[in-house]
Amino acid sequence: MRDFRESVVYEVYIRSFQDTDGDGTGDLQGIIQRLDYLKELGVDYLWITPFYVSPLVDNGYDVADYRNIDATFGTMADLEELIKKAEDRGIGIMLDMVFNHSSTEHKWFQKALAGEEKYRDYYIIKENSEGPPTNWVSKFGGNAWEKLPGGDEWYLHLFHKTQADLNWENPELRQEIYDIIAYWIEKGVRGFRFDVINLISKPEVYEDATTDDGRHFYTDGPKIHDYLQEINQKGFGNHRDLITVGEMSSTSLDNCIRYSNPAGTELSMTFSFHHLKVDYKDGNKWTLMPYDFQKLKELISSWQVGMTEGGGWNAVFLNNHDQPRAVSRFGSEDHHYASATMLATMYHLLRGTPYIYQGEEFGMTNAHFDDISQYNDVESLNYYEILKAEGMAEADILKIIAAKSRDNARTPMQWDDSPGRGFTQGSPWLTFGKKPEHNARADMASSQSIFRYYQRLIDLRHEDAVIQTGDFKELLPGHETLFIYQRELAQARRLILLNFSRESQSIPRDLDLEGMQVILTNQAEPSEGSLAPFEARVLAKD
Ligand code: TEU
Repeated sequence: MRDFRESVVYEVYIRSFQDTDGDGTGDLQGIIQRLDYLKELGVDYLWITPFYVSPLVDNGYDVADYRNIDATFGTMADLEELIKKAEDRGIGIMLDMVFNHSSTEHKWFQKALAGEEKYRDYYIIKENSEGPPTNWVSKFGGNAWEKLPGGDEWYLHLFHKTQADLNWENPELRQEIYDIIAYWIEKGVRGFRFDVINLISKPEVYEDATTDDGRHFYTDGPKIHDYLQEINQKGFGNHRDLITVGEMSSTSLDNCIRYSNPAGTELSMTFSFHHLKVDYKDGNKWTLMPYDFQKLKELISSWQVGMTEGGGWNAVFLNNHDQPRAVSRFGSEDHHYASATMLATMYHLLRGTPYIYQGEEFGMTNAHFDDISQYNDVESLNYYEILKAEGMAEADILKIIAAKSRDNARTPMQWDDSPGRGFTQGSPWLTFGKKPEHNARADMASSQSIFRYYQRLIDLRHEDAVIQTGDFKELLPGHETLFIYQRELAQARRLILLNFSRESQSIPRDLDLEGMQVILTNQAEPSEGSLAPFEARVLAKD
C-alpha cells in the first residue's frame, strides 16, 4: 500500500451505498459489487462506516457488539471476501471504531443495568437526587444525562441517550478495546478511523459549565494523549503500516499536532471541523447564514501552516456523512460541474490526505426534503422538536433543517436515474434526493465528467511530490472572491487559483506566473486574464 501521505481515502456510508438483497439498505456485498468502480476512480483506502451489530438508532454509531456484523449489512464471510477482493485491487479497508460510547443495548450496559459492579464501572454513572449531575448539553440536543431506572443514578451520554459514554478510566474497559482492535487487525484490515476519539478523557470532577455546553471539560481532555499512546502501543502500534485517523471534535491545532506527530506515537492524522462551521451563526449550527468565505480561507490556511510547522498531518475534506453536501453549501447547483470540481481542487491539492465522501465524485447535492417525515437522522429530529418547543414556525424550521441536516449526505447513492437509482430493487431506507440527474452513469458519459476530473486530482496526489509534501502558502489572503494558494518543494511550484464566485474575476496582476504551465483546469477554454465562475486552474513550474 502507498504511504498515507500519498494516498486518497474514500468514505463509504454503508447504509446508503449499494443494496444487493432488496431490503432497501446498503450492504457489504454491495461494496464488493462496486470495487471496480472505486478502482477506476483510483482511491487507495475505503473507510467504511460502522456495520457492527446495532439497533441503528444513530445508523451504526451505536454499537451493540463490536465483534460481529449486523445481519442488515451481511456476514463475516462477506467482510472477509470484501477485504480480499479490495486487496486484489490494491485497496485497503479501514474500519470505523466507536469507542467513546456504546449502545445501551450492548451486553456491557445491560449487565450494568442488572447491577453487575464490574460493568457499571465501564460507564459513567453518577448519583444525584436533585436532577442531572451537571448541566452539560448533548451534541444531539437536551441534557447529556439520562436517569437509570429506579433510584437517583444517571449515566452520561454526550450523543443520543442510547449511546452511553464509556469510562476510559477503567483499565479493564481499555483492555477490552485493545482486544477488539487486535481482533479486526487479524481479519486483515489496513486502517482505522476512530470516532470522536478526543472526547474519551473525562475530567476528574464533574461540575456545571458556565461558559459553554460543557465541552471544555472533556474535549482534548486531561489524559487524552496518554490514552491515544496506549491505544497505539497496545492496539495497533506493532503494525506500522496501518493508517489511522482520529475524528477530533472541537479540537485545537496544538492538540492535533500532538495527535498526528511524525514519531507516530499516536495517530497518522486528524480530522478537524473548524472550517465547516463557517455557516454557523454565533457558533450555532441550527441557524441560517451564508458561509463566511474569508473565515473559510483563514481557517484552512492557518491549519495548513500550523500543522506543517508543528509536524502534524491533516485529513483534508469538505464532505462526510455528517455534513451537508459541499456543492450545495459552498458551490452552486446552477454551476454544478464547475463548482463541484473547483471545490474538489481546493481541498485535494492541500497538504494532507484527501477524503472523498461517496457521491461527491459525481456531484451529489443536498436532499431538498420539504417534510419532516422524510428525515431519519436523530440529530435533525431532536432539533426539530427543540426549535418547535422554542416557538419557531414549521416552515422556518424546515428551511434550517434542509440546509443543515446530516441526511443531506445520507440519501442513497445515485448510480443511475432509474426508480431505484441503481441503489436498490426495493424501497430505500431513506428517501432519495430530489436531483436524480446527478448520477454516476450520466456523469461518466458526459464530456464534463466530475468523476474524470477526480481521477486527475487523485493522479496528482499519487505522482506529484510537490502536492504530496510541498509547503503551503496562501497568496493575496484578503481577496474577496478568489482563494489562491501555492505549494512549493525546493525549486518546484504549483499555483492553485480558485474562483468561489458566480462571476468571472480578473486574475490579479501581482501574481508571479512567469514560466508557469496550466496542468489542470475545469474550463474548456480558460481565458488568459480572467477566471470563469467557479473556475479552478492549476499552474506548475518545476
Ligand atoms: O460525529 C461526531 C460529531 O460530533 C458530529 O459530526 C456531529 O454529527 C455533529 O457535530 C452534530 O452537529 C461522529 C459520527 O461521525 C457521527 O455520525 C455520530 O453520530 C457521532 O460521532 C456519534 O457517534
